[in-house]
Amino acid sequence: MSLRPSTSHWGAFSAAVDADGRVRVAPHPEDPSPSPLLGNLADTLRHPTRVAAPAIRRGWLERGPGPDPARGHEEFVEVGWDEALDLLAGEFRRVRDEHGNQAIFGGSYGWASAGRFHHAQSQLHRFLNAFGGFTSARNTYSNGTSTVVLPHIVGGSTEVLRNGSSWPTIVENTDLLVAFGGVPEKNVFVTPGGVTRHHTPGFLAQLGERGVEVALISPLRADVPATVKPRWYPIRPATDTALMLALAHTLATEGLHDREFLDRYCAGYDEFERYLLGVDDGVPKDAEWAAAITELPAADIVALARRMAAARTFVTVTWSLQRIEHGEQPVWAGIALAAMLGQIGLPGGGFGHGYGSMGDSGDIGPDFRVPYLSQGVNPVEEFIPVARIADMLLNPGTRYDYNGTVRTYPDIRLVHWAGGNPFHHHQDLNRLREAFSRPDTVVVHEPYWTATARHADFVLPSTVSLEREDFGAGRRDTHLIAMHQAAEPFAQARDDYAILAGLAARLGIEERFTEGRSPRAWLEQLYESWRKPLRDKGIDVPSFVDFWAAGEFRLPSENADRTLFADFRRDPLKHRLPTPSGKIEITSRRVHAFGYDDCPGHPAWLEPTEWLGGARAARFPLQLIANQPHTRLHSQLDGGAVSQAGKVAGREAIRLHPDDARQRGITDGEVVRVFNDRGSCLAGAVVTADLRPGVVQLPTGAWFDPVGSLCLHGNPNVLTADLPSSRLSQGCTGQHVLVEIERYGGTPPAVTVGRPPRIVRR
Ligand SMILES: Nc1nc2c(c(=O)[nH]1)N[C@H]1C(S)=C(S)[C@@H](COP(=O)(O)OP(=O)(O)OC[C@H]3O[C@@H](n4cnc5c(=O)[nH]c(N)nc54)[C@H](O)[C@@H]3O)O[C@H]1N2
Ligand SMILES: Nc1nc2c(c(=O)[nH]1)N[C@H]1C(S)=C(S)[C@@H](COP(=O)(O)OP(=O)(O)OC[C@H]3O[C@@H](n4cnc5c(=O)[nH]c(N)nc54)[C@H](O)[C@@H]3O)O[C@H]1N2
Ligand SMILES: [Mo]
Repeated sequence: MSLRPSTSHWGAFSAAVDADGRVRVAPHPEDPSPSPLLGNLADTLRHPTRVAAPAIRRGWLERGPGPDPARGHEEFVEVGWDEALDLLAGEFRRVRDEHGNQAIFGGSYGWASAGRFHHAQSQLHRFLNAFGGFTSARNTYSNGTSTVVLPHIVGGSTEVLRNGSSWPTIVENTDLLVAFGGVPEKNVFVTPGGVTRHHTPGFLAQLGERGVEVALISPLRADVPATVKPRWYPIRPATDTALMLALAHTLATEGLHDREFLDRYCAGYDEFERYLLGVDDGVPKDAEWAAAITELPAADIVALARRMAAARTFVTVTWSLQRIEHGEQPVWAGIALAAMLGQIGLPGGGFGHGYGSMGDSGDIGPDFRVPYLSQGVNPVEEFIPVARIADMLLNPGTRYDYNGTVRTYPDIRLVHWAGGNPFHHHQDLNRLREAFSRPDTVVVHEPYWTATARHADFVLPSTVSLEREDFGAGRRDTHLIAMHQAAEPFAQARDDYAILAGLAARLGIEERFTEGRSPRAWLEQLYESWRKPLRDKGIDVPSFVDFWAAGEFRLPSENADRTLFADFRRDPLKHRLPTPSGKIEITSRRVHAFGYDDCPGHPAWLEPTEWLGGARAARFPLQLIANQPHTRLHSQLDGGAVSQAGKVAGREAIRLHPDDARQRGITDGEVVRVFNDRGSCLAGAVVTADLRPGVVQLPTGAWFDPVGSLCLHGNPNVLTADLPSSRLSQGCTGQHVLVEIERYGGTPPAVTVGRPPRIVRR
């Protein structure tokens, strides 16, 4: 078979599928740094865990809808598409008539696959809107805390999260990169929607080649690319804010701060300075104070502050730092620190967020809107901050704070998920299992038997992108890629669109949902209506037929010379920020007025529960970093070759320091049990001095394989706390958790998630 063009969240490629379903993959010819994750595609198209036919949980089939602790523990019964969709349509009608549309939760968070038309979440939202609406979810697990706090500080989140300074301005102008969370190369191959030319790995290499000084502030040595020789500050996790405050304190007390910049461009510095100096609480946030919290030497902190003031300094904070309790603080303190240096808006200076978190942060591709499917309008206003899913399901009617408002959790009867894996992404999975027993009905569309599919009542098999036609491009992508079909749909799998169209037909809303179009007709329609205004502007875009035949269209490119807040610096009146003061709010009166003890009006050190300096560490003395996996995207294609090659003793690899291993009699390569009072998991030990003692690292995404409260495979979310970042943002805090580890000894039970669950055929 010939190579067909396609794209994925980790890069564009072409693929040929042989008769056995093995996929041969060639990276896009213009990609300077193709992602290693492409290697997960070869043998997962026909993986044994593909869902072959619609399946219904036996208990639901026999007893009908209702809360059921058996959900997630029972066998499935394979049924035909007509039976599945007829039953489901009946249930949709029942829930709407008895409880109203807001009893349907359709947040459906998740990355699904690249491709603009078959984007699972957009399809589901469009369908649910046509049906009268649903309770939705706001923000992301990625940067849901920043999205809420940034508008209070700089008037919005888009500039910082999407239009940050470009890498070329950094490698050319920055003397000193102070990288909180580092700039991990493993993450930059990924951009939602796709990426054709991976520029960012090249920029990271240039940091080393050009000799930019890098201060790596991270518990993990691997958080900078191998070519960079950083000065490593192995900080105690969750204490970055204390370090930032001490750096700021040194600047303030040594007169190294830029008073003029603070007066002209910032609001509320004086209150912040009072806090730094300890005027009201008697605690100066000086280097000695921070040394006790961060376990970095005070002299190093003072020296770093002086160096920062003397150089063109870029302060970056990875998104991981806000995925913890009080995650607002390192973001806010990072901005305050950069503001005191007075270099915000200057090339190579200032602040950045998400460098080394995502491929498009600092990328030079165009910021170009590509065709997309309209989701319609949701008549239901009810929503939750996305990471509050378990709280909502467990506590209907309960009140909670969110960004200055008090909200009430709705009573959810039907959960519909397409394109996400909450039993990967959510915290405290044993609690989530309980939460998932509460609704009347859970519907999941999945190509694979993920843990989420296993916790559903209706499992509807969907196609993967190689089995359908689409087009795709990511943020700052250089190409729109025509995604040609490369294989027939597996077994009875259908496109999410076709599944929902079938349901829509049974609910009398087919015309509204499909507008009478086939997928190909939709692609043509979306493309042509995108092309027309561009052509009117004189941009030469080929017709759909020509685009499809060529397999791609190179998007008009943009200037690589981008510095965050350069306009604001040039003219702070004309380009005033949309904050109440029009300036950068180092102190926010609005946030202060909310009166939250866990997010006061200016950056502050607030002790979390999951940290090595707190009481809980006496019981669970190791800080586990649950970061993004370098061998896959989240939980996707965990059965793929690259992901499997990273496993140790058949489990996810956990990295720990030789001292910690020795104390516990753990040797490299053996199975360990990682535990706390929420649950436990097995993992394969990798002993390495590349992390700080007391810190262990177990990435997310090993497919959850529960036996009681134990996960056999090594999913860290069986351990994490389901706590919000704060009452302000209610964001995800999955990055950190305190644990203890012991040798497993004996022969551990085999991992079972590589096979489908128990299914009976009728
Ligand atoms: N402890 C801890 N937890 C975390 C994080 C952390 O740092 N620590 N990080 C969080 C972050 S940043 C994120 S973004 C989340 C990610 O969480 P998710 O986005 O939920 O994770 P994915 O594994 O990408 O799940 C996507 C699912 O969609 C399915 N899929 C793919 N294509 C299609 C399709 O066409 N149709 C349908 N119906 N399904 C499809 C895939 O098989 C997969 O199961 O995890 C979060 N969880
Ligand atoms: N290969 C791959 N790339 C990905 C993804 C993936 O699943 N796989 N997921 C993508 C997604 S959805 C997102 S949102 C981004 C996430 O981007 P991030 O959230 O930034 O990524 P992480 O790898 O979770 O964390 C980055 C680093 O922060 C460091 N860190 C953790 N805690 C602390 C701390 O307390 N202090 C300091 N100083 N450092 C700390 C860790 O050592 C970690 O390696 O990644 C994207 N890129
Ligand atoms: Mo994310």
